[in-house]
Amino acid sequence: MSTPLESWVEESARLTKPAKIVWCDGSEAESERLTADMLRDGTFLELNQKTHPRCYLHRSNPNDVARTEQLTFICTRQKEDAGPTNNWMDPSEAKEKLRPLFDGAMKGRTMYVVPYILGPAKSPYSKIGVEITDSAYVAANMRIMSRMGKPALDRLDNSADFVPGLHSLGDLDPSRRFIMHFPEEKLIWSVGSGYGGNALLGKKCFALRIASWMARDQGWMAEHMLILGLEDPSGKVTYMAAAFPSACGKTNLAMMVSALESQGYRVWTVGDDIAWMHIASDGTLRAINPEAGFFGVAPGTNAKTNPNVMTAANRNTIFTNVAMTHSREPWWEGIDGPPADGLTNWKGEPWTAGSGPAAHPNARYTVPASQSPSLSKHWEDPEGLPISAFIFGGRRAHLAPLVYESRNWQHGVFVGATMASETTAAATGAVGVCRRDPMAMLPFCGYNMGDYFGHWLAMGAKLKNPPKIFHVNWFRKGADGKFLWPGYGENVRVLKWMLDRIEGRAAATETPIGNVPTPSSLTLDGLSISRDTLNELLSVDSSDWLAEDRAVGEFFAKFGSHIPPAVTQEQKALAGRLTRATVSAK
Ligand code: OXD
Ligand code: MN
Repeated sequence: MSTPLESWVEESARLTKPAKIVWCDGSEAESERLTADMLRDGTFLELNQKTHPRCYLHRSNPNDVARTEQLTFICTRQKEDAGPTNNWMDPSEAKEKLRPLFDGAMKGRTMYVVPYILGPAKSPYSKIGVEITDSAYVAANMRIMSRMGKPALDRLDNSADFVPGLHSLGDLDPSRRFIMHFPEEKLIWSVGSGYGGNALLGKKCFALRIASWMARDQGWMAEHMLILGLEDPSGKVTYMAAAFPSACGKTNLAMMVSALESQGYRVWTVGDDIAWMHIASDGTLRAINPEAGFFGVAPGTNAKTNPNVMTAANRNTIFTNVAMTHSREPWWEGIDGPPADGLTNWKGEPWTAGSGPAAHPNARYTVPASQSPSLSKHWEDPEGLPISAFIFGGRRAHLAPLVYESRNWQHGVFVGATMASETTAAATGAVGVCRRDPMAMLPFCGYNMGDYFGHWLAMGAKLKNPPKIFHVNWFRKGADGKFLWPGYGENVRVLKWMLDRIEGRAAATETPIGNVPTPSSLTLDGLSISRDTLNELLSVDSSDWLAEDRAVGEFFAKFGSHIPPAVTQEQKALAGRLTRATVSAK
């Protein structure tokens, strides 16, 4: 008798017709075999093994370098269950469309069966997925990004309790590329792309889209959030989870070297992209990181912006679409030091100044979390870590102050629901356009986002002490177009203010949008920032916010009856507070 997993593998093999099937065990020996195969067929290029032992470069097809949101679908029986912010397709139609694309897709290729655990191997909150893929690069990335192989099979045993994900590179033609989610069956089909977020099915597809659906049904949360611990001078660590849209600095914040280290404030990394959170029996919200590695954006990373990842990514790391120096070291825009002579760009061509970026703007490193010097020693605690604050944020050149605190949980949910950010290179499409991205989940929520806001409200009602909810904006610019706040390690000053608010120590000014720090409540010693710049960073312009609130109202209207009344009430209450403030300022 076949196990449910064996039956699904057999069925998938009948459809895709691979030349051979390899069950991945996650061992060193297997990793060496995969690497040797990829070096032989050109999937991997060897980087300088003296300076970067076991580091390899992968150059993807130039038409396949980012998530393709327009080709990503939530396939539910009722269109309304996917909601207005997702692409929708009927499940039978989606399967009908994709079956011919999978039919024979693995002819002459190897099918890798990749079992994996999302979350610490012993955590009751972890879940199992199995990805079938014809990409050795995907299998190698999954080995870093999850607990892959034998531990997953051991935990699964003969059970059917896993999320299957079928992936084939197909012919990489974007007109035959689809990333399909069937949340009602907990199934993923992805064809035509080898890019991380489209092809590493444990990441966005399972840990966010399918998991958010499961979380709504089962009373927990799957969020696009980093998890960090802020240690104070007494050694006490307070955990915070933060949601920013893709490529807005989650990894850098989670791995930050604190500018206040000499005062005893340190940041510990628990996760950099995804948080799964459950209500524990004591009523606290406990977070685990379902992942085991960092799939971070390389350009802009250097010894100042993220020293910890620079240390972590010099061994056992897969680089995708970075440039390479003549001594075969990885290189990207913003790395320490200018481009050396003899640079090869991400497409493998000789690079010359003026010939465009040498690394693709969405070039990535895949690095094991265990290699980061900032990794919390509690990062695999099976029960998860207690979350005391949520932080929402985005790139807003104007409007949003450096930081503000929401008035209460319901208002905080409204703040998250109204997040907006200028788009980045992490997804295909125009860069720098402001779009609404509630809780940074717009591309990742597996169901109707109106209902998702309702789920947030319901979770708050069940928590004994709901985490405080803050909003930050590291990206505010002055009239000269320059950033007002230095960011990176200095962001700890904002985290410290949050901690002081949690502990009832820091002062704040009440504004219509929430509580903003008084200038003296921020710890700014050692930082040269003028009083005018600080005032500009913390300012709240009521008439600009009124225009924002009107835009929010239009956004909410899209969700029709799915938008919770409490959220629209918050929108109206904000308009009232802003109008009163505008009138009294006249
Ligand atoms: C990611 C993303 O890769 O959000 O984490 O695009
Ligand atoms: Mn992400």
